[in-house]
Amino acid sequence: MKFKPAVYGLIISFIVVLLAGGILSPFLIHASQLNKRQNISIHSIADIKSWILDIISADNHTIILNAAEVNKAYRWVNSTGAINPTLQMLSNKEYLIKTENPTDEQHQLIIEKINGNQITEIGNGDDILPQKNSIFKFKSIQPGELNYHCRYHPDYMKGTIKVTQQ
Ligand SMILES: [Cu+2]
Repeated sequence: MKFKPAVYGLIISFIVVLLAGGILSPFLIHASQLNKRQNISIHSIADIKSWILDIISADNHTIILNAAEVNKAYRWVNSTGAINPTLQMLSNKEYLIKTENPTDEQHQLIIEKINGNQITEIGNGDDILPQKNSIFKFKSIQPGELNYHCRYHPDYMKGTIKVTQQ
């Protein structure tokens, strides 16, 4: 039996789609079940979960907080370009804070809890070098208001995180 190359291409693509669907579907089902369960301790499954959720871009665990230079000052901006946006989070839920840094300086995200005169650093990402990206995982156990800022530009790159009870 002789097929034209185009037919072979079609058959191969069909097989690839079937295989990809078959391999990914158990993970996708697993990921949706994990969302409903609280005390999952298997780390690799959680990693697979965030990886898959990331790929299908259907998760609300991801927060975009990019570094930008706006009117000669460094700022945090979200995906819509809002400057130093107020971030909304649920307590006890892990978020991936993704940062792109197209500027010429390094930045570092610091998260603090302010209680009267007492300031406690409760999270800090890595240094984000010029032209580099970063992903920082953060979870707030307690609801309340937090502050975030850049270690190097704390007066310009700063905002509020509102954590509500899950
Ligand atoms: Cu900065």
